[in-house]
Amino acid sequence: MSAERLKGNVIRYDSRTLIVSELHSRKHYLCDMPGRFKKLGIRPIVGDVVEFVPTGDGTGKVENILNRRNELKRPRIANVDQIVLVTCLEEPAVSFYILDRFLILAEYSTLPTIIAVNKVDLLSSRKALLELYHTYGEYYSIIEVSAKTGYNMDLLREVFRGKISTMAGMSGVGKSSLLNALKPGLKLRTSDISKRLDRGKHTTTRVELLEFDFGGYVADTPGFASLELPEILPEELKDYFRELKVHGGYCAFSDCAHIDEPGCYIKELVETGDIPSTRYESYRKMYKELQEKNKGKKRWK
Ligand SMILES: Nc1nc2c(ncn2[C@@H]2O[C@H](COP(=O)(O)OP(=O)(O)OP(=O)(O)O)[C@@H](O)[C@H]2O)c(=O)[nH]1
Ligand SMILES: [Mg+2]
Ligand SMILES: [Zn+2]
Repeated sequence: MSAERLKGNVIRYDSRTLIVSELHSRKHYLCDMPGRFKKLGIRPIVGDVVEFVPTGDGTGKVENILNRRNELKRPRIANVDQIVLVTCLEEPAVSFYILDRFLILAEYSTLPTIIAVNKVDLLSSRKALLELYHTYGEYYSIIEVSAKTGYNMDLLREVFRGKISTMAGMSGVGKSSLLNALKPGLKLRTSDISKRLDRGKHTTTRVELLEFDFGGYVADTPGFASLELPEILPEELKDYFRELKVHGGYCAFSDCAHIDEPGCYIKELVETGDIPSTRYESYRKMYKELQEKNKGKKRWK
């Protein structure tokens, strides 16, 4: 008996279960990994496309893991198309500095990033929103949403449709709530900020891909295991701020770090308000942090 080979996405993989969603039928198969893979230390990760052979009703055996287009490290997910970075302006009021740290990590991953501003139902005026657009709107797509009232859920659905996405954002901004709103019956755990013991703890911890009935997958994760800056040199940081990358070429020195060099065009743009001062302050703060981190690491040339 030879069964037909099928293809699918690994949507869950933990010590006990490997679940593959078949590419066309979207039927779920509980799969086994062949012993020879285990011996070689070959393991799939969530998001992998695998080839498998059905072995019974709803079960299968993985035969091949296809090459990954990309791979996020923490949380480990393969073949991600985009990051949906969730933030909010009240409850909790996420500072632009925190948002900037998320954005640096997102830039480092090289994945397209969309900013979703949740909880707009809590805003009594558009002032804070306008500030956000002014700061990020030129370089990032921003979408205003409310999981509570359902505002702009149709737009958010279009963002997710047909793609593999990962959520990112501080604890309590409403990542799970947004997915619950988009996928009735999902019932992901959400929790009140007031009930959270410490700010660093996320309600959602497991990595798995959720399937939308309109097509597409999403991982409900905090996005990054921590807001620790990537392993880069201070001089490389400017490549991860889009506005610095675009305008940095006009400085007097081609290797200008935009800190205190003469003839710095970036500083001019900050003076005129063309580059938001909060972004520039975030840059300086992170630059200093990377300098500290890299102290003593420099090799003799
Ligand atoms: N007013 C209002 N509250 C919301 C909205 N979306 C979520 N909340 C509330 O915000 C709190 C946190 O929501 P979660 O969905 O658990 O947040 P999360 O981003 O998944 O948090 P972690 O899993 O810890 O990373 C819950 O009490 C939600 O009810 C919204 O649009 N408006
Ligand atoms: Mg959550
Ligand atoms: Zn400069």
